[in-house]
Amino acid sequence: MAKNAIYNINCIEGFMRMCNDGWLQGWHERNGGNLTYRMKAEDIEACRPYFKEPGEWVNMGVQAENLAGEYFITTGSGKFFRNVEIRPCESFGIVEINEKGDSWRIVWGLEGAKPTSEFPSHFMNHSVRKAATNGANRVIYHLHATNVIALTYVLPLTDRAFSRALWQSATECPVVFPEGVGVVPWMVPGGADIAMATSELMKTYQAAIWAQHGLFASGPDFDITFGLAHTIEKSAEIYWKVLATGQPVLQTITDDALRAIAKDFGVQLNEAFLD
Ligand code: 2HA
Ligand code: ZN
Repeated sequence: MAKNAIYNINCIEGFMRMCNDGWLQGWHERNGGNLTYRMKAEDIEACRPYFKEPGEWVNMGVQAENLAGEYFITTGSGKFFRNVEIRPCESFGIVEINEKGDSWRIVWGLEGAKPTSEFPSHFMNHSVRKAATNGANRVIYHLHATNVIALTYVLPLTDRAFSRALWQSATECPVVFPEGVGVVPWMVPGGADIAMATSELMKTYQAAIWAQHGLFASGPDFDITFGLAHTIEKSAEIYWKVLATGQPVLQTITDDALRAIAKDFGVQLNEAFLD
Protein backbone atom coordinates (compact mmCIF):
# COMPACT_ATOMS: atom_id res chain seq x y z
CA MET A 1 0.00 0.00 0.00
CA ALA A 2 1.30 3.46 -0.86
CA LYS A 3 2.07 5.48 2.23
CA ASN A 4 1.64 9.22 2.05
CA ALA A 5 3.30 11.84 4.22
CA ILE A 6 0.67 11.82 6.98
CA TYR A 7 2.60 8.84 8.34
CA ASN A 8 5.66 11.05 8.86
CA ILE A 9 3.82 13.49 11.11
CA ASN A 10 4.98 13.16 14.72
CA CYS A 11 1.65 12.37 16.35
CA ILE A 12 0.80 9.70 13.76
CA GLU A 13 4.27 8.16 13.97
CA GLY A 14 4.12 8.10 17.77
CA PHE A 15 0.64 6.58 17.74
CA MET A 16 1.69 3.79 15.36
CA ARG A 17 4.87 3.06 17.29
CA MET A 18 2.92 2.70 20.54
CA CYS A 19 0.44 0.30 18.92
CA ASN A 20 3.27 -1.85 17.63
CA ASP A 21 5.15 -1.74 20.94
CA GLY A 22 2.01 -2.90 22.75
CA TRP A 23 1.56 -5.72 20.24
CA LEU A 24 5.19 -6.82 20.77
CA GLN A 25 4.60 -6.90 24.54
CA GLY A 26 1.76 -9.39 24.05
CA TRP A 27 -0.98 -7.11 25.34
CA HIS A 28 -3.12 -7.08 22.16
CA GLU A 29 -4.27 -10.54 21.13
CA ARG A 30 -6.69 -10.43 18.17
CA ASN A 31 -8.52 -7.06 18.40
CA GLY A 32 -7.76 -6.65 22.11
CA GLY A 33 -7.02 -3.18 23.44
CA ASN A 34 -7.39 0.32 22.03
CA LEU A 35 -5.55 3.64 21.98
CA THR A 36 -6.68 7.26 21.68
CA TYR A 37 -4.73 10.54 21.53
CA ARG A 38 -6.22 14.03 21.94
CA MET A 39 -4.51 16.09 19.26
CA LYS A 40 -2.76 19.43 19.81
CA ALA A 41 -3.58 22.39 17.56
CA GLU A 42 -0.26 21.87 15.73
CA ASP A 43 -1.07 18.14 15.17
CA ILE A 44 -4.44 19.03 13.65
CA GLU A 45 -2.89 21.63 11.35
CA ALA A 46 -0.20 19.18 10.22
CA CYS A 47 -2.78 16.46 9.48
CA ARG A 48 -5.53 18.69 8.01
CA PRO A 49 -4.19 18.59 4.41
CA TYR A 50 -4.89 14.84 4.43
CA PHE A 51 -8.44 15.08 5.81
CA LYS A 52 -11.23 13.74 3.60
CA GLU A 53 -14.88 14.80 3.31
CA PRO A 54 -16.10 14.24 6.92
CA GLY A 55 -18.44 11.31 7.64
CA GLU A 56 -21.80 11.50 9.42
CA TRP A 57 -22.00 12.60 13.07
CA VAL A 58 -22.47 9.57 15.35
CA ASN A 59 -23.80 9.97 18.90
CA MET A 60 -21.66 8.31 21.60
CA GLY A 61 -24.15 7.88 24.48
CA VAL A 62 -21.84 9.97 26.70
CA GLN A 63 -21.11 13.69 26.74
CA ALA A 64 -18.25 15.94 27.84
CA GLU A 65 -18.39 19.67 27.28
CA ASN A 66 -14.65 20.09 27.84
CA LEU A 67 -13.97 17.95 24.75
CA ALA A 68 -16.25 19.85 22.34
CA GLY A 69 -14.47 20.54 19.05
CA GLU A 70 -11.46 18.33 19.90
CA TYR A 71 -9.83 15.89 17.46
CA PHE A 72 -8.69 12.39 18.45
CA ILE A 73 -6.56 9.74 16.81
CA THR A 74 -8.23 6.41 17.63
CA THR A 75 -7.78 2.75 16.85
CA GLY A 76 -10.69 1.13 15.01
CA SER A 77 -13.37 -1.18 16.36
CA GLY A 78 -12.47 -4.81 15.70
CA LYS A 79 -9.03 -3.82 14.36
CA PHE A 80 -5.83 -5.61 15.34
CA PHE A 81 -2.84 -3.72 16.85
CA ARG A 82 -0.74 -6.28 14.99
CA ASN A 83 -1.90 -4.77 11.67
CA VAL A 84 -1.50 -1.07 12.46
CA GLU A 85 1.86 -0.78 10.68
CA ILE A 86 0.92 -2.69 7.52
CA ARG A 87 -2.70 -1.46 7.19
CA PRO A 88 -2.70 1.93 8.95
CA CYS A 89 -5.60 3.76 7.27
CA GLU A 90 -7.98 0.84 7.95
CA SER A 91 -6.73 0.19 11.49
CA PHE A 92 -6.97 3.70 12.96
CA GLY A 93 -8.05 7.21 12.05
CA ILE A 94 -8.89 10.72 13.17
CA VAL A 95 -12.30 11.79 14.50
CA GLU A 96 -13.65 15.26 15.23
CA ILE A 97 -15.99 15.88 18.20
CA ASN A 98 -19.05 18.11 17.72
CA GLU A 99 -19.83 21.35 19.57
CA LYS A 100 -22.09 19.57 22.09
CA GLY A 101 -19.34 17.10 22.96
CA ASP A 102 -21.58 14.08 22.39
CA SER A 103 -20.84 12.88 18.81
CA TRP A 104 -17.88 12.06 16.57
CA ARG A 105 -17.32 12.04 12.81
CA ILE A 106 -14.42 10.54 10.88
CA VAL A 107 -12.15 13.04 9.09
CA TRP A 108 -9.25 10.75 8.15
CA GLY A 109 -8.55 6.98 8.02
CA LEU A 110 -10.79 4.31 9.61
CA GLU A 111 -11.57 3.22 6.06
CA GLY A 112 -14.52 0.83 6.21
CA ALA A 113 -14.26 1.06 9.99
CA LYS A 114 -15.35 3.07 13.03
CA PRO A 115 -13.66 4.12 16.29
CA THR A 116 -12.90 1.53 18.98
CA SER A 117 -15.86 -0.06 20.78
CA GLU A 118 -14.37 1.45 23.94
CA PHE A 119 -14.52 5.01 22.57
CA PRO A 120 -17.08 6.04 25.26
CA SER A 121 -14.66 4.94 28.02
CA HIS A 122 -11.73 6.64 26.32
CA PHE A 123 -13.78 9.80 25.82
CA MET A 124 -14.95 10.06 29.45
CA ASN A 125 -11.44 9.27 30.69
CA HIS A 126 -10.05 12.02 28.44
CA SER A 127 -12.61 14.41 29.86
CA VAL A 128 -11.73 13.79 33.53
CA ARG A 129 -7.95 13.51 32.95
CA LYS A 130 -7.96 16.75 30.91
CA ALA A 131 -9.72 18.48 33.81
CA ALA A 132 -7.52 16.85 36.48
CA THR A 133 -4.25 17.84 34.74
CA ASN A 134 -5.10 21.35 33.51
CA GLY A 135 -5.18 20.08 29.95
CA ALA A 136 -1.86 18.19 30.08
CA ASN A 137 -3.30 14.68 29.62
CA ARG A 138 -3.56 13.57 25.98
CA VAL A 139 -3.34 9.76 25.85
CA ILE A 140 -5.69 7.01 27.02
CA TYR A 141 -4.51 3.41 26.52
CA HIS A 142 -6.45 0.21 27.09
CA LEU A 143 -4.45 -3.03 27.12
CA HIS A 144 -5.04 -6.65 28.06
CA ALA A 145 -2.12 -6.77 30.50
CA THR A 146 -1.78 -10.48 31.29
CA ASN A 147 -0.34 -10.33 34.81
CA VAL A 148 -2.65 -7.52 35.93
CA ILE A 149 -5.69 -9.44 34.68
CA ALA A 150 -4.54 -12.59 36.51
CA LEU A 151 -4.25 -10.60 39.75
CA THR A 152 -7.95 -9.74 39.56
CA TYR A 153 -8.71 -13.41 40.31
CA VAL A 154 -6.79 -13.56 43.58
CA LEU A 155 -6.67 -10.10 45.16
CA PRO A 156 -9.68 -8.32 46.69
CA LEU A 157 -11.10 -5.96 44.05
CA THR A 158 -10.26 -2.82 46.00
CA ASP A 159 -8.12 0.17 45.05
CA ARG A 160 -6.22 -0.31 48.31
CA ALA A 161 -5.33 -3.99 47.79
CA PHE A 162 -4.10 -3.44 44.22
CA SER A 163 -2.23 -0.23 44.98
CA ARG A 164 -0.38 -1.85 47.89
CA ALA A 165 0.41 -5.07 46.00
CA LEU A 166 1.85 -3.09 43.05
CA TRP A 167 3.75 -0.56 45.19
CA GLN A 168 5.35 -3.40 47.18
CA SER A 169 6.37 -5.40 44.11
CA ALA A 170 8.73 -2.84 42.55
CA THR A 171 10.47 0.16 44.13
CA GLU A 172 9.72 2.56 41.26
CA CYS A 173 5.94 2.06 41.53
CA PRO A 174 5.22 4.54 44.35
CA VAL A 175 7.15 7.17 42.37
CA VAL A 176 5.39 6.44 39.06
CA PHE A 177 1.83 6.23 40.44
CA PRO A 178 1.89 7.68 43.99
CA GLU A 179 -1.90 8.07 44.04
CA GLY A 180 -2.33 4.29 43.50
CA VAL A 181 -4.59 2.57 40.99
CA GLY A 182 -8.37 2.22 40.79
CA VAL A 183 -10.26 -1.03 40.31
CA VAL A 184 -13.53 -1.42 38.39
CA PRO A 185 -15.45 -4.62 39.23
CA TRP A 186 -16.31 -6.90 36.31
CA MET A 187 -18.73 -5.08 33.97
CA VAL A 188 -19.89 -5.51 30.39
CA PRO A 189 -17.31 -3.69 28.23
CA GLY A 190 -18.01 -1.22 25.43
CA GLY A 191 -20.79 0.93 26.85
CA ALA A 192 -21.64 4.06 28.81
CA ASP A 193 -21.92 2.32 32.22
CA ILE A 194 -18.34 1.04 32.31
CA ALA A 195 -17.22 4.39 30.85
CA MET A 196 -18.82 6.29 33.75
CA ALA A 197 -17.47 3.88 36.40
CA THR A 198 -13.94 4.11 34.98
CA SER A 199 -13.90 7.87 34.55
CA GLU A 200 -15.08 8.30 38.15
CA LEU A 201 -11.87 6.52 39.27
CA MET A 202 -9.73 8.47 36.79
CA LYS A 203 -10.57 11.66 38.71
CA THR A 204 -8.16 10.29 41.34
CA TYR A 205 -5.91 7.85 39.48
CA GLN A 206 -3.79 7.83 36.32
CA ALA A 207 -4.70 4.17 35.80
CA ALA A 208 -7.67 1.89 36.38
CA ILE A 209 -7.93 -1.89 36.26
CA TRP A 210 -10.94 -3.65 34.77
CA ALA A 211 -11.47 -6.91 36.65
CA GLN A 212 -10.93 -10.02 34.50
CA HIS A 213 -10.36 -7.76 31.49
CA GLY A 214 -7.42 -5.34 31.46
CA LEU A 215 -5.95 -1.98 32.27
CA PHE A 216 -6.55 1.68 31.36
CA ALA A 217 -3.57 4.01 31.56
CA SER A 218 -3.41 7.76 30.91
CA GLY A 219 -0.71 10.36 30.42
CA PRO A 220 0.50 13.52 28.69
CA ASP A 221 2.29 11.68 25.85
CA PHE A 222 2.89 8.23 24.36
CA ASP A 223 6.13 7.56 26.28
CA ILE A 224 4.73 8.36 29.72
CA THR A 225 1.49 6.47 29.13
CA PHE A 226 3.19 3.38 27.71
CA GLY A 227 5.72 3.58 30.55
CA LEU A 228 2.94 3.69 33.16
CA ALA A 229 1.21 0.64 31.67
CA HIS A 230 4.55 -1.18 31.39
CA THR A 231 5.50 -0.37 35.00
CA ILE A 232 2.16 -1.60 36.37
CA GLU A 233 2.21 -4.79 34.30
CA LYS A 234 5.83 -5.52 35.23
CA SER A 235 5.10 -5.06 38.92
CA ALA A 236 2.17 -7.50 38.60
CA GLU A 237 4.52 -9.95 36.87
CA ILE A 238 6.98 -9.73 39.79
CA TYR A 239 4.10 -10.33 42.22
CA TRP A 240 3.27 -13.54 40.30
CA LYS A 241 6.87 -14.71 40.18
CA VAL A 242 7.09 -14.38 43.95
CA LEU A 243 3.79 -16.21 44.49
CA ALA A 244 4.78 -18.93 42.04
CA THR A 245 7.83 -19.92 44.09
CA GLY A 246 5.45 -21.13 46.77
CA GLN A 247 7.95 -19.81 49.30
CA PRO A 248 6.85 -17.69 52.26
CA VAL A 249 7.47 -13.98 51.66
CA LEU A 250 10.30 -13.12 54.07
CA GLN A 251 10.38 -9.38 53.34
CA THR A 252 8.61 -6.74 51.27
CA ILE A 253 8.78 -2.94 50.94
CA THR A 254 7.42 -1.69 54.26
CA ASP A 255 5.07 1.26 54.64
CA ASP A 256 7.88 3.25 56.22
CA ALA A 257 10.06 2.45 53.22
CA LEU A 258 7.26 3.58 50.87
CA ARG A 259 7.05 6.86 52.84
CA ALA A 260 10.83 7.26 52.59
CA ILE A 261 10.75 6.79 48.79
CA ALA A 262 7.96 9.36 48.48
CA LYS A 263 9.89 11.86 50.62
CA ASP A 264 13.12 11.51 48.63
CA PHE A 265 11.43 11.62 45.24
CA GLY A 266 9.12 14.48 46.21
CA VAL A 267 5.81 12.71 45.49
CA GLN A 268 2.63 12.64 47.56
CA LEU A 269 1.69 9.03 48.36
CA ASN A 270 -1.97 8.24 48.87
CA GLU A 271 -1.98 7.97 52.68
CA ALA A 272 -5.33 6.13 52.67
CA PHE A 273 -3.45 3.07 51.37
CA LEU A 274 -0.70 3.10 54.01
CA ASP A 275 -0.91 1.53 57.45
O1 2HA B 1 -11.37 -3.84 21.41
O2 2HA B 1 -10.27 -4.53 24.22
O3 2HA B 1 -12.44 -3.96 25.57
C1 2HA B 1 -11.32 -4.93 22.20
C2 2HA B 1 -11.31 -4.58 23.62
C3 2HA B 1 -12.59 -4.29 24.26
ZN1 ZN C 1 -10.46 -4.81 26.30
